Amino acid sequence: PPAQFPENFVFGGATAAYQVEGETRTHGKGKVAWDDFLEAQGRFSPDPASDFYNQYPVDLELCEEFGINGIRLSIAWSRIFPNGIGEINPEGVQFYHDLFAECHKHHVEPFVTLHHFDTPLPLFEKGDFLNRETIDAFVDFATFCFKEYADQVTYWFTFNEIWADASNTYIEGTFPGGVKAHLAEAFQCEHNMMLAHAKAVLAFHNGGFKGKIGVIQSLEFKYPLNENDPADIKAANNEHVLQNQFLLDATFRGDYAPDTLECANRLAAVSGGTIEILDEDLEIMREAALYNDYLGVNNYQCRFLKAYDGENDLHHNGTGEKGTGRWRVKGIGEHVNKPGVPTTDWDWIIYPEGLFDLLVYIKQRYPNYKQIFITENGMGYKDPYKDGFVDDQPRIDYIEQHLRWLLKAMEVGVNVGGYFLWSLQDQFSWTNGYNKRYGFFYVDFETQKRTPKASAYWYKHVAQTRRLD
Ligand code: BGP
Repeated sequence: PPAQFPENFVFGGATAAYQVEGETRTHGKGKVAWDDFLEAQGRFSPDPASDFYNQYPVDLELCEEFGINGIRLSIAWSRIFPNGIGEINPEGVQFYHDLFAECHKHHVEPFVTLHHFDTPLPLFEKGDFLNRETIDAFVDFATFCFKEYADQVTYWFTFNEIWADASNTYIEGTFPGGVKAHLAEAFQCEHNMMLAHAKAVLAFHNGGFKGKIGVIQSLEFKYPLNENDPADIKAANNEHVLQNQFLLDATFRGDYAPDTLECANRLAAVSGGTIEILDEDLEIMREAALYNDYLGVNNYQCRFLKAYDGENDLHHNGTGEKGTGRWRVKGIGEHVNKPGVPTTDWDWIIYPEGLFDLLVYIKQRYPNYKQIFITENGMGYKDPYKDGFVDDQPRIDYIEQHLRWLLKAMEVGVNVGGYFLWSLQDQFSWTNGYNKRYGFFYVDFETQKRTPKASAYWYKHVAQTRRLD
């Protein structure tokens, strides 16, 4: 049956500075850890990516033409403060003024993230968010942006995906500085980033800035493979706490519930560590919990888990060779797939119902959540470019199914304000490079020419009619 979206629903597309802008070492931009990391790895370069630094007027015109009325952008911290603190780069400051002005010219609302995996190098080298100095530097940077862009930006997010930052750095080891399976450091990173979020929210609130603020979490519903097996149930719950509940408790309670803490401390001990949570941190977080205007939810898949007690065995499928990914972590559990459930070439599970279960869980456990934006959802696909056109029907199916489950969640009372496809245009993927495409607009990375895919025409119809037929 046709399903209708509310009047003011945002039909968006998402980007992140480092994944689209290019110009990573020019125009006064300071370094981030990714620059040298990628160069040493030698697989792919973040330049020019989608050349958004120069092409943004083209992309925003496409947004307008295709009914996309919201765009997720991030401000590259090291474009503004090349060293993370201190000296300011006026060219970087001006770039974002121009970019936001162009958004408004095309009636595309910018939803702006302050940190998307790109801590400035000098701060990263001193321990990134494991070092509390980074927290204060981040709050200073955030406050600078609140003031500088007050007239142009209404919707702010502090961080993108605290879980992905923590787990890719300290568990899976695929991000710069990569450490494998250090659960205590992963939790510590999560806690410190949530404290930084809380401090930034209070700076925003106490500074009397207009507009709204929240954080983007990367959330996945966790199912035990065998729902009657207590060991599988425990594995699913372990990862649920590590990825979802620890961060959502910090966001909406401002502290950690006893069941969350019990699990977090138990898992941290597996890798021989503890988590430092100070009383004064919790005071700040509890106060900030009152002022989250919304939650950004990034959701691509769910997980099925099985108990696992062996040694750590992790392999990231960053090539798109189906079936090569492995995630077995001592103390947590093992990722498995449920027979019959489809996966992408990168082994990401396609299970749209998981989005519904996730949203209902948030509403039930955190009734003070106010509003949710789906800030990322989408499908990595090796898009076939043929005769000037890209038929990405599997992506259309993926989006449609997720939007249907989203509408069902809204029917049972979850307040969702908008949906952003990851990604607006094809872009650079951190650990996968350029063959994992996500966009509505196909990018020829040689010529930077954009070609709207079948999904762009489909989305345009949905956005214009605000319904799924
Ligand atoms: C999220 C990130 C994005 C983006 C996306 C797709 O975790 O916020 O930056 O990259 O996932 O992931 P990937 O590029 O690894 O396929």
